Amino acid sequence: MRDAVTNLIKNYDVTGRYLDLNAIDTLKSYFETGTARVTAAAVINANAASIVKQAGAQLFEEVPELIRAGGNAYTTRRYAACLRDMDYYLRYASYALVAGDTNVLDERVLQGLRETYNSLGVPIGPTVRGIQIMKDIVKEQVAAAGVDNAAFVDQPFDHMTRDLSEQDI
Ligand SMILES: CCC1=C(C)/C(=C/C2=NC(=C\c3[nH]c(/C=C4\NC(=O)[C@H](C)[C@H]4CC)c(C)c3CCC(=O)O)/C(CCC(=O)O)=C2C)NC1=O
Repeated sequence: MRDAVTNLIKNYDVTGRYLDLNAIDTLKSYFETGTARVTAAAVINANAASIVKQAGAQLFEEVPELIRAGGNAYTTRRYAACLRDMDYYLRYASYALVAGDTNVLDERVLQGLRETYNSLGVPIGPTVRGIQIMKDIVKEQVAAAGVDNAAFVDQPFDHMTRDLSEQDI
């Protein structure tokens, strides 16, 4: 698992370079957004259950077939599995926000996920939508917590949806 700093150091170490101006700029921007990242993690931690619940409700309102007979989230067991997955995405997004790097998502969440979903018939499109709904809720709450530019919140959520949406060649 890597964060923004260890990732940068690794890249420079590979080629035996000192940290140049580009590296310093990257580090500066990471540390400048540090407080905001920590605030975002705190906001997610304090509201995780309600964020998942609200996002799930909105998703099932937008795509009601999911919870009708024959839908992938139909039956209590699968409904619960769906919300549990949403909770995984939210929790790992909070880790990635603090790390300033999406590597934790690649290693812990995304590896083999599409194959698992395909074999269980879990539809990718609505999953992507669920992740995007959580992103919007989190962004709103982070802004409400006084963070001026909450755009950095997009990164882990967009990374997960991009990876999930990729087509096999
Ligand atoms: C931390 C990393 C991690 C992830 C991401 C993860 C996902 C994950 N989701 C699963 C199932 C599932 N995932 C869903 C999710 C949904 N169905 C829908 O219609 C919606 C679109 C969506 C919710 C938004 C459902 C319903 C199942 C159960 C499918 C089944 O057993 O038939 C499974 C199969 C095993 C199980 O049921 O637990 C895995 C591995 N597991 C992990 O350890």
